[in-house]
Amino acid sequence: MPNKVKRFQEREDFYSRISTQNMTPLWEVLDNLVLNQPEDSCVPAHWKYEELRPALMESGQLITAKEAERRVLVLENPAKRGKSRITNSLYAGYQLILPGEIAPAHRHSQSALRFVIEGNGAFTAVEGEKTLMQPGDFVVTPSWNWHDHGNQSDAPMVWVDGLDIPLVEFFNTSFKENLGEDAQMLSRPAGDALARYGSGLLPVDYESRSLNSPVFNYPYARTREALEIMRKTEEWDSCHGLKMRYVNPVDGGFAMPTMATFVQLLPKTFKSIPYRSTDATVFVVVEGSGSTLIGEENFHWNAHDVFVAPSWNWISHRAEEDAVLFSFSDRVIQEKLGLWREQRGNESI
Ligand code: GTQ
Repeated sequence: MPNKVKRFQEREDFYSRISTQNMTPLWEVLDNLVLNQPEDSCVPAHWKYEELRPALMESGQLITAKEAERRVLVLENPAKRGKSRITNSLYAGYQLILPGEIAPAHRHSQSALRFVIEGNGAFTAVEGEKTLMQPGDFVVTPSWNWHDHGNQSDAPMVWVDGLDIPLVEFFNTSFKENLGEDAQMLSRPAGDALARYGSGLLPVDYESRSLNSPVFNYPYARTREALEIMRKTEEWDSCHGLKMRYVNPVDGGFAMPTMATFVQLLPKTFKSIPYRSTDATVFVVVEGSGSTLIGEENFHWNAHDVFVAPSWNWISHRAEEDAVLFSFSDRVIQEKLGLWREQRGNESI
C-alpha cells in the first residue's frame, strides 16, 4: 500500500477513535473556524411594505393583540428560516396594534427598539412613563423594563420591532415575567424623560444607573428638523450621505447597550461609493425611494420597507428623491469587544 494511502487510513482511524471521546482534530476544521474574512451565513434581503401590509392587516382579523401578546410578523432572513432572525444576532418584525387594542405589560431580558411606520398617537409605556408615538419616532425599551402598548387612536398603528433575541439566546440569559395586568402603573407624565434628559440638560446631580439612554423616545420631528438644518452646511459623506447616530445624552455612547441605531439623509440623485462593515445592518426606509446594491443584489426600496445587509457585504445606496434611512446593528457590542471593522470602497484595510 502506498505510504500516502496508509497515512490517510491511519488518520481516519485515529479520528474515529477520538470521536468516541467527543474530540476532533483541529487541523481538519481550522480553516472553517478562523476565516480570513467574514463569510456571513445570512443573505441580503428586502421586505416591501406595500406587498406585506395586506398580510399584516389580515393578521389583525385572525388574532387580537391581547391573545397574541404581541401581534408581530417576524422578518426571517431567507437563509435562516425557522430561526426568527434577520441577522445572526438580531430579530426584526412588523408589529400591529388596532384601535382599542392593548398588548399587555411584560418584561424580559431582551432589549427592544421600535421604529414607527404608520399610525398616529398609539402609545407604549416603559417603566412608568407613557409615550405617544408618531411615524419616524425611535423608541427604546431597555432590558427588564416593564412595557405595554396600546392604541387609543382611530387608526391601525404599525412599527418595526428590533430585538436582540438571538444574542440573548446565544448567552442563555433569557428571563421573562408577565405583570398580570394589561397596563402598568404610571409614575411620570408623558414627555418627562425627553424634557429632563433630551433638551441639552441633565439634572444637576444626575448619575446614570442604566446602560440605556434615559431618553426613550427620540421623536422624528426633532430628528428630521436636525437633518434639514445640517444639510445646509454638511459636506456629504461619500459612503453615508448625512449619517447620524442616536446617542445616550449622558455619556455620548449609543442609546442602547446591544443595538446601535442610526439615521441618514440621502439627497435626491445621491449615489454613494461602496462601503462595508462587520456589523450586519437592518435598514428601515423612513421617507423617499431609491435603491441599494448589497453584494451582487440590487434592491429598489420605498418608504416603510425593510432591507438587510449581511456582515462585510459591500453596500452602495442611490436616492431617487430625498430619502431618509433608519438603521440598526450590533455594532455597539462589536466595538466594545474590539471586533468592529469597516472599509470604504476607496481604501485598503
Ligand atoms: O413588544 O414586547 O416583536 O416581547 C417580540 C417580543 C415585540 C414586545 C416583539 C416582544 C415584543
